[in-house]
Amino acid sequence: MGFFDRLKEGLSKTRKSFIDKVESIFTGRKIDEETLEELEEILIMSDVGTKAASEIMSAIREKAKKGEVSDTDSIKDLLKKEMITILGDSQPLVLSGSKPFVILAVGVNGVGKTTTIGKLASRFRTRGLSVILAAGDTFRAAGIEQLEIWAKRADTQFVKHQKGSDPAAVAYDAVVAAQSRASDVVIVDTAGRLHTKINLMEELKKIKRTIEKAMPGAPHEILLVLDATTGQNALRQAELFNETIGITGIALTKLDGTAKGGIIFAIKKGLGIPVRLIGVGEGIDDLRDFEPGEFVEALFS
Ligand SMILES: Nc1nc2c(ncn2[C@@H]2O[C@H](COP(=O)(O)OP(=O)(O)O)[C@@H](O)[C@H]2O)c(=O)[nH]1
Ligand SMILES: [Mg+2]
Repeated sequence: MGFFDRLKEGLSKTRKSFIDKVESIFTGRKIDEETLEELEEILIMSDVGTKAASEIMSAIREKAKKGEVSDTDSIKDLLKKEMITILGDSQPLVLSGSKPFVILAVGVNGVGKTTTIGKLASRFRTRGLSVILAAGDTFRAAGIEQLEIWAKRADTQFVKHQKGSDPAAVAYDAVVAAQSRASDVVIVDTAGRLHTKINLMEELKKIKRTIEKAMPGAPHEILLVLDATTGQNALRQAELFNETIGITGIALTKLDGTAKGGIIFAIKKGLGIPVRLIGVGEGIDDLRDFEPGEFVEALFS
């Protein structure tokens, strides 16, 4: 299967619930205030969020008034265009010259941090870059082991301490090791247990400070991993993490597992933090740069 087809398949739940419904609204019916209101409801049901939905709808209403949308196809074309406009330009993760380029991955438990790190590391390795993964989820032995399995799978180097040790020290060692080995990339995994929210945020701040001590200017990317299936909760998590440690990019995972892929529009409208990567499956190749045009195209085709 090609890249585009895999993306399409990954977005099939959202496509089914969203596009199929859009089509059914207008089948055999006029484009009028009643059908347009139903369309707006579908947007909101898909977690697009009220801001993005009303922006899309006002553009469609305006064209409808002028008689420029006459059938389902023209509505779909217009939707597509407005959705691409809202998502803006792609802002992929770019390794900006720094060597090593240090990525700190954060997010609550279960969102897909470790998996995303593994997939990302594999991409870097495919490009011939040398990578060190740092096992900063020291809270559970399984957290360390899971990253080690990914390190083997992606063929990267791996830095770990014992279970229960200070994650900041692991991050520090990984950055120092990368400097002395002239590695290209360091990715630091972290724990995400939210029942001790204050402790978690303090721990993340300390990890960030310690990385900065090992290498001024680092971490170069603080990547927040969000689970698309959690809907509006993901937005609240983003606000919380952004307030405390400052997020520079988002990886949105599990888009394949939800009919509410519209959350990506709410993130764009509500947060002003670029979505850099999307996860559309559990496999090593199921992580992609987020390209708005391609994303919307896959949703509609
Ligand atoms: N379907 C699907 N599952 C994913 C994706 N990303 C991660 N997962 C799964 O989500 C679960 C939790 O992932 P993990 O990386 O351990 O989360 P962490 O606690 O944030 O480190 C695992 O079963 C992963 O395989 C994705 O894009 N799609
Ligand atoms: Mg993990």
